[in-house]
Amino acid sequence: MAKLKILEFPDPRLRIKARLVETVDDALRQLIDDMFETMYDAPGIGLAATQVDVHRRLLVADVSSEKDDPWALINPKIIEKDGVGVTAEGCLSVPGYYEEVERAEHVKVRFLDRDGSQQEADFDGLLAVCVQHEMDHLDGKLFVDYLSEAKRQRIRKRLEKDRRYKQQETAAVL
Ligand code: GNR
Ligand code: NI
Repeated sequence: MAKLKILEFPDPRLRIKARLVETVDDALRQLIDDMFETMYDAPGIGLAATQVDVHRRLLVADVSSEKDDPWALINPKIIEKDGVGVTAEGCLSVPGYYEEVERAEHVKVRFLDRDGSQQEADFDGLLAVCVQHEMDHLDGKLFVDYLSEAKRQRIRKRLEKDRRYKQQETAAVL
């Protein structure tokens, strides 16, 4: 198991559109395990492969409080959606910010599981929000894209400033 490094906005690699997974093999299952470890450690309720600089259509999620409801979706595709709801979203790639985003309330998703079998599942509540948030990542989209340009720029400037400060700190101890 290994903890992976999470890319942060405005890293241009977060804008890469992920490609379909062609084979579900042990290497992919290892990546899934590493993504779960990274997500639980963060802690977060979801993680897309894009966020760990792997540009394949793969996401993990677990919105349970006991951390006992892990979902790994490979090549996810929304085949039905209905309702709309607004949720305050956060993102491990945009640390420290929570903003309201409108999304479908219920989604039916077709995907491959970690054995490579095709499955369909219905999601609602926070898990539906999370799955849509993660699928956006796979298309290079972030929740800040739903905000005003002014708000997005403010968040970007703040995160760039934080990053420069962290780099200085690291340089000082070397
Ligand atoms: O940990 C996370 N929390 C969260 C809260 C509301 C809506 C979406 C999310 S996903 C986020 C983890 C993350 O960045 N996944 O890409
Ligand atoms: Ni995110």
